Amino acid sequence: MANLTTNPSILSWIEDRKALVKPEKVVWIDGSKEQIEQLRAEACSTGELIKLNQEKLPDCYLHRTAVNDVARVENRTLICTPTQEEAGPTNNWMAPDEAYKMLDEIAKDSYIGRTMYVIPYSMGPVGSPLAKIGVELTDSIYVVLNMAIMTRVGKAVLDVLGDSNDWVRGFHAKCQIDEEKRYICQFPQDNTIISVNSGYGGNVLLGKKCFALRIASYLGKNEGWMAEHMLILGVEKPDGETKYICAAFPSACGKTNLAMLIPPEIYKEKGYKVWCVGDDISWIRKGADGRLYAINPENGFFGVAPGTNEKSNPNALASTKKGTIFTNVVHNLDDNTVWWEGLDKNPPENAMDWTGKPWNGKTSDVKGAHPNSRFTAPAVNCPCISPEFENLNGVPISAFVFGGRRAKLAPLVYQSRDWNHGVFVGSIMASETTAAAAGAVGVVRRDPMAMLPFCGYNMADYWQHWIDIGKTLDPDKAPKIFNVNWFRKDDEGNFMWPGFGDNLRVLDWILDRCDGKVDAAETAIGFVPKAEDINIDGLEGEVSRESLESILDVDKDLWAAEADGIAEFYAKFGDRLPETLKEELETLKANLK
Ligand code: OXD
Ligand code: MN
Repeated sequence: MANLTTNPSILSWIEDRKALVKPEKVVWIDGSKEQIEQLRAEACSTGELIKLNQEKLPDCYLHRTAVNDVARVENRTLICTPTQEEAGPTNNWMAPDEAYKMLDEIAKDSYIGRTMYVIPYSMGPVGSPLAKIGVELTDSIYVVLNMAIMTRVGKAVLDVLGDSNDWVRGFHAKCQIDEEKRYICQFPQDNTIISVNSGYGGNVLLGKKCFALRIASYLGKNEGWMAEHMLILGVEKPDGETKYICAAFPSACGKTNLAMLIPPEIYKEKGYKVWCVGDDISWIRKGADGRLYAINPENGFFGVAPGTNEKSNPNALASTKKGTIFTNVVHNLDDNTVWWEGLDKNPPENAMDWTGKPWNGKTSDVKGAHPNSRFTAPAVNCPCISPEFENLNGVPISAFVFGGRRAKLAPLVYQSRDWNHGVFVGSIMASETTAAAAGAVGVVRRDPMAMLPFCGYNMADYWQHWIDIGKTLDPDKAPKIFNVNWFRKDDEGNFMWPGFGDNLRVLDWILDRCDGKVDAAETAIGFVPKAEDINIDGLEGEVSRESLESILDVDKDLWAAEADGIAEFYAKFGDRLPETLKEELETLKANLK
C-alpha cells in the first residue's frame, strides 16, 4: 500500500520500527468508511470482534480482551525521563536508554505474520490551533477501530502536518499479552510512547491517557498551556447564555454522569440546558481576549458500562446505540445485543459472560460483565453534545471544579480565595476508597487534580506550572476555582446529597459566584455558600435546610487532621514543592487555630 505522506520523520520512524518488528505488511489508515468496514469484517472473521444485532445496534460490535488484561496497569506505566527527579515521587520511572533497550527486546520480531497499521490522528478538531498530531503503529485492528472513534484519524491529519516533525510517536505491540512483560512507557523528551503486551483500551489507545495527558502535560509546561484530566460542560441559562466549567474528579466519582447531566425538572422548566463538550480530558490555553479556552482533544467516550442506565446517564446510554464497540460486557444470545450489571433489572438468561463462557443472569451469582467493561462511543451520538464541540478555538472557561469522595470532611462546595489558593485546593484533592475496589474502605488516597497516574513529569513542577499560568492571567479573567463533594454521609452512612442531575444546583451557585451575583461566608478553607443560596426547591423529603446546613459546615478538628495529612504528602516532594503551596498550607493551619 502506498504511503499516505512524504513526511520524512514519519517515514524514517516507520522504517526503523519495521526493521525491529518485521510486519508482513503495512496498512495506512486513511479515515475512509470503506476501510473501516473492511477492517470490521476482517476482525469478525477472526473472532476479534462480534457483530451485534444491526437493527437494534447498527454498526456496533463486541470485543473480549484476555482475562489478564482488563484495566490500566499503573504499576507498569513508566515515565522515562533522563533523571528520576524529573518524573518525581508519584511516577514509576526508568532511564530512557534502559527502557528503549528493554522494550526493543520485548517487541523484536513481534509483528511477524501480522500487519502493521499506521494510524495518523489528531487530538482535537483537525486544524485547531489547540490540536496536536500523533501517529500510532499497532498490530491490533481493535486498536485501529477504537482510535477511529476516540480521535480524528486519516489522511486529512497528515495533510495538516505536512513535513513537520512536531508529532507524537506511538508504538504498540500486542506481543503475547504477557502480564510480566507488559509496559506502558512515556518518553516526554522524545514525544514518544511505547506500549507492549496489552490489548486493553487505556493501555493501547495511545492518544488518550498516554498522549493527551502524560505527554501533553509535559508539552503544556514547555509551551505555556495545560493538559488536564477534566470534563468540560456548558450550562445554558434561561437567557440563552452558556457558561463553561472544567471539572476534575478521581475515578468512581461520576465524571461522565456530571459531563452529561440532566437538569432537575424545576431547572428544565426555567429553561436551563446542559451541554457536554468532553467527559475526560481538557486542553486549555489562553485566548487573544486573555481568557482561558478549552478543547476536548477526544472524539468519543471510552466509558465504564456497569451502572450506566436510563436513569443514571440516559445521554451516555443513547451514545452507545450506534457505531459503538463494547468491551468485556455480557453478550445476550437471544437477540445478539449486550448487557451489563446496572443496565436494567432484566439480565439475560441465555448469554455469555465477559470471558465468553455461558452465563445465566437469573441464576448466576457471579457478575456477567467485567466491572471495568467499557463502551467506545462516538461523541456525535450524544444527545447533549455541545454545539461548540468542533469549535477550533475551544470554549471560554468560567470555573475550574475539583472534587473527591469525602464522607465527612469537605463541604458540598467551597470556593478558593484566589488562583493560588485554588491551586492548593487542587493539589490536596483526595478521595476515600469505596467497597467497590480491593483494599481497605475509607482510606484517603491523594490524587492531586485527579492527575496522579497521568502527570508526565514531577508533580511539584506541575503545581508550579499551574501557579505560573495564574501569573499570566488578569484576575478578572481567570477562571474561579472551586471544590465540590457530592458524597457527604450522615452518621448512619446515608448520602446527604442526591447527586446526579441535582448537582446542577451547585453548578448554578458556582456560576453565580463567577458572575458576582451571590455572596458567601468566608471560612478557614475558603468561601462557602449560605444555605439559602443553594436552591433546594423540589427536593422536599430529600434534603432539608438543616441537612444542607450540615453538609456546608467546616469542622475545624477534621480539617486540622487533614492539614497534617497534606503536610505528610507534600513532604514527598522535598525542595521542589512550590513555596506558594507551603505558604497556603501555613495559611490553612493558621486559619484553623
Ligand atoms: C479513565 C480513567 O478511564 O480515568 O478515564 O481511569
Ligand atoms: Mn479518566
